[in-house]
Amino acid sequence: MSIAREYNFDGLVGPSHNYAGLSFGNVASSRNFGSVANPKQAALQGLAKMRALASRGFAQAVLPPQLRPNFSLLRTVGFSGSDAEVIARASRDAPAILACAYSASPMWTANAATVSPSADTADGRTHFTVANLNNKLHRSFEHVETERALRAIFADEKFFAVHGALPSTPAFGDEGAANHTRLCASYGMSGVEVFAYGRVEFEPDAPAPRHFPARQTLEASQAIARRHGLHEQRTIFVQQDPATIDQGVFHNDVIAVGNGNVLFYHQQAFVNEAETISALRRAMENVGAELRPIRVTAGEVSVADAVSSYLFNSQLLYRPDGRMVLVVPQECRENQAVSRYLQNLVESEDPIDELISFDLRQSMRNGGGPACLRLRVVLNDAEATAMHQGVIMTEDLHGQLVAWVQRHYRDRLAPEDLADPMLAIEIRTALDELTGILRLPGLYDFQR
Ligand code: SUG
Repeated sequence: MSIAREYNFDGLVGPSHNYAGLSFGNVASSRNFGSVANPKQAALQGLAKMRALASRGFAQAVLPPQLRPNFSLLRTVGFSGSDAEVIARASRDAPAILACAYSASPMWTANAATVSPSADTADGRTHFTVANLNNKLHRSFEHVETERALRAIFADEKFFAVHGALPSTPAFGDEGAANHTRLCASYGMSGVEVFAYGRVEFEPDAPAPRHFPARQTLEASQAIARRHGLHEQRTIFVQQDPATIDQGVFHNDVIAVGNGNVLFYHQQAFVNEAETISALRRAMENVGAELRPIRVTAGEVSVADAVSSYLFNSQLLYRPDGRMVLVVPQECRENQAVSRYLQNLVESEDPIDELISFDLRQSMRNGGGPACLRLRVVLNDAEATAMHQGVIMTEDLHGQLVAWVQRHYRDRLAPEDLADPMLAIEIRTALDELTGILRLPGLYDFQR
C-alpha cells in the first residue's frame, strides 16, 4: 500500500464563456440563455476556489481551456473563406452553431474523463477514459483537446494510460467522472468504483427519462470498466432515477457525491434506492470498508431545491484530521431549506464537520457548480512526481494566472459578441501565452 492523495484538477474558464442555452435538460443553461456573461469574473471566481483550497493544503491542479472557436467544426458544416468570413457567415446563418463552436464548456472538467486510480486497475497504472460527451454538439468535440492535454500532463506510460473517447454514438453516451464515484477505506487501497448511468441502449424496456435526455449509458460505463481493468467485485453499476433526470438532474453529481467511505446522496438519486445501497455496502465489504451513507430525504431538501442550490454538486474533501469538509456553491447558503439542512449536518454526528462556500455564480448560471469544475485524480507519491508539474496550483501560479486573465479577458460577452472577429484573435493570443505559463508548449493546433 502506498500513500496517495486526491488531486483536484479544476478547469480554467476560457475567454469565450457565454450563455448560449445549449444544454437541453440542464435547467440553468436554458434559463440563462442569452444573458450577458462576464468571462473575466468567471475565470477569477474559479481561480479563487483553486487558490483557497490549495492554501488549505488540498492537492490542487489546473486544466487549460480549449481553443475557440472550433474552426474545424464550422468549416466541416460548410462555412468557408477566411476565419473572419467563416465567423460572419456562421453568425448570420447559424448563430447556435457558432455558439457551439465558441462554448467554454471544457471548464467543467468533471466531464473531461473517467479516472481509475492505480490501486483499482489490473495493470497497476492510473487509467483515464476521455469522455465523448456526444449528447450535446457543443461538448462533442471537447475530447480531442482533452485527450491531448491529458497525454501531455500524464505522459509517462509507466504510470498512466490515457484512452481516447468511446465511439461517438448514442449507445456509448459518456459524460466522464460526473457519473462516477470512487468509495474506499483509504485512497491508496483498492476501492469500489461506482458508475451511474441514465439509460440502457440495448434494453429498450429499461426505465429511461421521458422528457430530458439521459446522457450516460450502461454500455459506456461497462466499456470503461473493461478498459481500465477494474475488478468485477469492486465495480458497481447503478441507475439514476429517470424521474429525477426529468427534474433537471442531468448528471449524477447533481444529486450525489462520494468520498472515502461516505456517500452523500438524495433519496431520489437512484432507481431502487434500497437495493443500490445494499449492493454498495457489499462491495465495500470486499475492500474491507464500511459504507457510511448520508441520506437526504425529499422532506429535508426537495429535488427542485437540490437542482437550484447544487447542494450535491459539492466537493467532499478529507481534512488532515480525517473529518470532512463540504465545498458548496454560495447558492446553498441562500436557499432556506438547504442552508437549514447544512447547519444541522455539520452539527450532527456525521463526518462532515465544516462548510466552505464559494461564489461561482458565472459557472452556476450554466449549471456548473464546484464539483463540475473539477476532475479528481488520486495519485501516489511516485505518480504525483511523474506527472507534469507546471499545472500544480501554487501561490505563484495563481498570481500568474490572475494577471493573465486580467490582461486578456473581456468582462462582458453577449451572444451577439460572438460575431466579432477580434474575439477569435484575442483568444488565440491569450492561449499562446498560457502555454508558456503552464509549460505546455505546442498544446494548441495553431502552435504546431
Ligand atoms: O454539460 N453546461 C454544462 C454543465 C456541466 C456540468 N457538469 C457536471 N454536472 N459535472 C452541461 O450541461 C451550458 C452551456 C451553455 O448553455 O452555453 C453547459 O454546457
